Amino acid sequence: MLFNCGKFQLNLNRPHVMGIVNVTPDSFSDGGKFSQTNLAVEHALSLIEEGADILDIGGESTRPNAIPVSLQEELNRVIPVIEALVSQINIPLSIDTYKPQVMQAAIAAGASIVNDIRALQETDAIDIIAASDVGVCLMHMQGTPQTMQINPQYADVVAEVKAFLQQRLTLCEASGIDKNRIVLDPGFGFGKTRAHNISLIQHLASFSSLGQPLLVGLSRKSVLGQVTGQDVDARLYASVAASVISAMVGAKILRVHDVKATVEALKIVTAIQQ
Ligand code: 7PM
Repeated sequence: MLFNCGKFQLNLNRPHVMGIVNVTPDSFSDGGKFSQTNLAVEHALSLIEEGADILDIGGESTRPNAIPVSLQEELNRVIPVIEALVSQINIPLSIDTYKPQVMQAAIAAGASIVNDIRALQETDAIDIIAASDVGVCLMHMQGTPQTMQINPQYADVVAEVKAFLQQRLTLCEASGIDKNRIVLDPGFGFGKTRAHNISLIQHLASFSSLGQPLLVGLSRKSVLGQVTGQDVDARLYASVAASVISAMVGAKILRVHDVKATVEALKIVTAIQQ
């Protein structure tokens, strides 16, 4: 299973690790743009040393319950990081955004993948991707990040998430985005209760019927805290377990914070799958 993204072609016959790089104001620097950029770049380079196959750069505008970030602020955060990284790395950079203007600028700066929690539903987003050669991740979400966890409801969460992804896939293909540039993501935690998330994990294997590589993001998420009773900073073991389980039932890209632990655990999955 090949994934074409910009100048890269990933062979997804083994699970790949997407390392998360958040570009956000932090407490221990002076808050200046220079240090913010440098901290993110240093973190990105350390994730590559830990074995990341892809880096996902986010300005935090897509996070559940996050304070919305303006277009200009998101650009100020992510573009300098992409510019600093592209010249010195040889793995694909993904931009985590739903804003078409950020997609456009990130692609111009050298991003190879667009990771969109809104599955290219914003005006012009599909056309921007179609006019480029980048890969795209289409994710399912019920509602919006501000309200999605208030009262998520489904008659059949697996069927509804699958139907949404199938519909977005069909529209993207009809708009000129080649099949081998598209990965799909059930969107764990995005308008889903603990029971919904567990159902999706239980039926993850059935998503292969969509015919596209599956990306899974369960790293440190609340469903893992609900099951283990652990706070967000103590969800490493549960996160690694979730990545291993997902890869065993066919997930091809695991979006994680803890790259080294996940890479090592997935080597066992790869050995079994060979
Ligand atoms: C709070 C809750 C902060 C959740 C951050 C998050 C996904 C994603 C995110 C995912 C794809 C996080 C999430 N999750 N993109 N962006 N799939 N494609 O854990 O599951 O980083 S934000």
